[in-house]
Amino acid sequence: MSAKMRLIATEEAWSIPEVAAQLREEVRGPTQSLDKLLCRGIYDADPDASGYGSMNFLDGLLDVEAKRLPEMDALGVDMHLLSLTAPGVQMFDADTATNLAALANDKLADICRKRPARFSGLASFAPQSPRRAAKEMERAINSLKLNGFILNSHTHGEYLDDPKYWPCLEAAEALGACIYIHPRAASDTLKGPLMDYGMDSAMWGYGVEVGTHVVRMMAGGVFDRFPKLKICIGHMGEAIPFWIWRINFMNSRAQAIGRAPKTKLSIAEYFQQNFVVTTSGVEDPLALRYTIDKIGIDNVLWAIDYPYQPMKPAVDFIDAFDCTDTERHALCHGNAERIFHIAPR
Ligand code: 1WB
Ligand code: MN
Repeated sequence: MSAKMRLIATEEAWSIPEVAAQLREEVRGPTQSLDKLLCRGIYDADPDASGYGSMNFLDGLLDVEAKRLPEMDALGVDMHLLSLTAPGVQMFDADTATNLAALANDKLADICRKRPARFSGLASFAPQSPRRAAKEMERAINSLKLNGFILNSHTHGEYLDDPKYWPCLEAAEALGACIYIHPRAASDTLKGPLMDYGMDSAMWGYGVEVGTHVVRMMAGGVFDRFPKLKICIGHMGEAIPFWIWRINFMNSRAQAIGRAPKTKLSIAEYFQQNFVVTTSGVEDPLALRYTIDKIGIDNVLWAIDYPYQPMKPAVDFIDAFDCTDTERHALCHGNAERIFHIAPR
């Protein structure tokens, strides 16, 4: 490929010491919460808790300039679209979450202002307090000039189809800003069989959690209320593009027999109208080709998932992917510029 192709990576995790310290606090004591068990390994340096301690993710999350930037330089990655890593502020009480989201957004805006060619950012918000969240969302876009929003799936076991969260959806739609629904470990009501064999996180549980979340939103009619709302999901669409025919068929059956509310559009139409997907953590050319052909080249964005995925293989993957020049521009930067309002170069 051309060495000059602009490369914007769109699911790049980052954190701040204040959120890390709060997570460390939060995960102390006996727990069966999948997220707490997972975070204990990452934030409490307790390798016995989840085995994650040995991965040193925290160093990568807290760093922007020391290692991340030089590695981006070496690999020709122009920009990371940064987002506060899972579970974000969503495990905290409403006040703590609201305050930490604002602090994270301030710090993220500082990074983006300092290096506008290299970093852009998705703002956090605290759905625990939807009206305050909507205000912070407005501040994040209009004052801080951030590029969209990150939501780490459920909040205390609840999903965005619940009308209590709709002030957040209304704000995002009105601001023309996309919400990236990123995984976190499954809620307590969903987690049972996901607790063994390392299935709780990226191997399987994350996709089940986010897939469930967005199918709830589509089947619940959320997009009749917010037709212009854009949702981004990672991991090649969390399997939904592959499964869409069946979800669509069975939802129309559920509607016909009174098991689901009537909606204006079909699930397949909502997925086309309201969603974009990224390639994060799925470096499989066949899956990427299928996804492009299925949902359209305008709806697929390249991502790494740093530091949870190493940078180089993700770059090698997109470099080697067999596609047209037009497709490559869309995947590597054009779609990211359009969806996340990043100035073209
Ligand atoms: C993993 C990935 C773990 C992510 C995480 O813990 C997050 C993993 C917070 O690869 O196991 C992520 O954000 O993609
Ligand atoms: Mn991720």
